[in-house]
Amino acid sequence: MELLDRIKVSSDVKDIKKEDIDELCRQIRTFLVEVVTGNGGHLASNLGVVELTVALHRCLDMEKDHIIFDVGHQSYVHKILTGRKDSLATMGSIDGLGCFPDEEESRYDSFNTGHASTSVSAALGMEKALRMSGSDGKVVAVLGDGALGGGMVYEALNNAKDLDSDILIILNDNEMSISRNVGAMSRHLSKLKLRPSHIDTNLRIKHIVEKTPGGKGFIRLIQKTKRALKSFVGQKMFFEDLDIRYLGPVDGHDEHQLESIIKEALNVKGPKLLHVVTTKGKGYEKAERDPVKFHGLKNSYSKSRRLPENIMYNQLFGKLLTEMAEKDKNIVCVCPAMTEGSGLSEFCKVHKDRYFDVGICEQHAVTFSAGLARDKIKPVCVVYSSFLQRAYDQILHDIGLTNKNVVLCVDRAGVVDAYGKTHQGIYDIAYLSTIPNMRIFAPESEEDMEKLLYKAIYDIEGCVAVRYPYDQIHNDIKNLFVDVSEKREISLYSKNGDKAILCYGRMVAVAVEAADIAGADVVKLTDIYPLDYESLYEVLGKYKYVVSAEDVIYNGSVGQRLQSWLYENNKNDFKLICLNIDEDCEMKGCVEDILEENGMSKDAIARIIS
Ligand SMILES: Cc1ncc(C[n+]2csc(CCOP(=O)(O)OP(=O)(O)O)c2C)c(N)n1
Repeated sequence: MELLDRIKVSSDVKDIKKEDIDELCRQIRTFLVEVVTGNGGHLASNLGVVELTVALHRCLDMEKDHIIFDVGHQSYVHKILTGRKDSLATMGSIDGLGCFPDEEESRYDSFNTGHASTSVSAALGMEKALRMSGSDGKVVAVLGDGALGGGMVYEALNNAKDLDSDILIILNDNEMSISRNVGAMSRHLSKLKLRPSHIDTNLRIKHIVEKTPGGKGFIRLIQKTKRALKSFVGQKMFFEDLDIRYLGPVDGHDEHQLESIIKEALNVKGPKLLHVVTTKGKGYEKAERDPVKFHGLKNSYSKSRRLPENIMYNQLFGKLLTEMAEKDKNIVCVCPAMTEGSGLSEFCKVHKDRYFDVGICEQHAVTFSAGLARDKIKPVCVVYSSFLQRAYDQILHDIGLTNKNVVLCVDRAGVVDAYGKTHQGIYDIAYLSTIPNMRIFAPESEEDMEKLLYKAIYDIEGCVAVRYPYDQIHNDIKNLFVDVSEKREISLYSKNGDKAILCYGRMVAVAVEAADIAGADVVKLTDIYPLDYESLYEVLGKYKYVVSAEDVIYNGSVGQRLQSWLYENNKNDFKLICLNIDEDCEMKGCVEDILEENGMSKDAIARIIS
């Protein structure tokens, strides 16, 4: 890897001879495959942007220019080129690199990302700030065709010309989101790819003519004529109609061509979009053949124990919903671009006409579900906890206020392995518990999942959220608990202790281990909002100490609400200590690392309760 080893800082890429660039790209790919297949992380998306990232680093001055990677899962090549090659293998570990761009990790990471479709807005803002401070730095947003489906992108495109912006948007079109991309825009891109490249007409001529006297007027004339001609022959060009100059499509694996086009494009005034066509997984046959599988590989730093006899929550959820939909034709499933991750591959095959992958559009997914719920249809809308955050107002305005019969299945609830702050499901109880009429369930066992899903779909008139972690269900503890309330809302693992751990979901398994060490009882909840305080008090009132252990933030948590209720009702028979995730926590490493960091490992809980 002689060429790659020469690159210590971004500007070193510019010193690589033109004829050696293809070899450099080959070395980057070999390195990526070696590290990511061994360590985990996003492979296919990064293999697809090797030439593009090299070209950007050769065209830009990273001391003053900015690249914003949308989602940021494809920023590994950028990390490699900005002095982080030797620590790439630490990605996702507690002391290692983050899996996404991180302003604190490197000054070359211009903007933190993790959630899709934010790059164009951020680029516009950053460019405006640069101009206001007198800098002529350039701003480039790298946006995938999947992320292009997200609504925020259109809000930004709509605003770009009015902001007098010069940003360059690079549209990395590999026809894939995590699964195959969906939607009308994706079809529009396919049509654009059938047409001859717009580089020569749009850019080269413009560049030459702009330099000749009177050339600008000539360009305006060409543009006017082109527009008239286009509408005459009925060929509509979406981006150009929004006053975004469209360039492309170009081969995203030809670094030399990319470099010369990007250089020219950066000199064109006004907002512009360069349509780059790439192959997800490029250069690694297994990933090219199965880009869905190689989108994200399991992080090797994860310490979660996985036993073959135990099923993952999301897999069980998908299996149960598929079976329920078999019997009830009114059940439909809405999912924003996370079919495989949400355990819905089977549902999507078996109930094709009742499965709606709406693209990376959480807000639309929620309001679309609210629309479906009006007439006897039973929508189950499945969204990861951290991505559901952006649909807060849709949940409140379109579901909560009118108490629509929508079941929100909130996957990746609680702490999440390796992906850092942006992907933690630690806020959902806080935000969902402010929604009028909302109920929140937290299944812990297979039996809970089945009963609660059934209850959510059939027994509750109104909105319900069923939240579960990305974890296995621990079958070994299911027989320990005895119901202590008629409605199965509260159950108890008793060791006849005078102290108890109050918990739900993932934390039940941890609490059982802690209780075994400390000789404490475990009180498990499944209905976590609203709380039945009186029943809960009846169970907890006999203890001296109660520790609530929840892998969510304190605000809105069961512990916080119970503490307020006890205070307001002058009940002080037992001392309640709340263990939660500290919002200032770095959230680095795996689930166990994060729990440990927040004093919620089994040993830490046992120490506190002893
Ligand atoms: C708001 C939001 N929803 C879902 C995701 C999960 N997610 C991560 S990458 C990805 C696919 C992105 O596709 P694209 O932008 O085309 O990039 P590619 O991986 O194809 O390069 C999705 C859905 C996310 N990061 N943010």
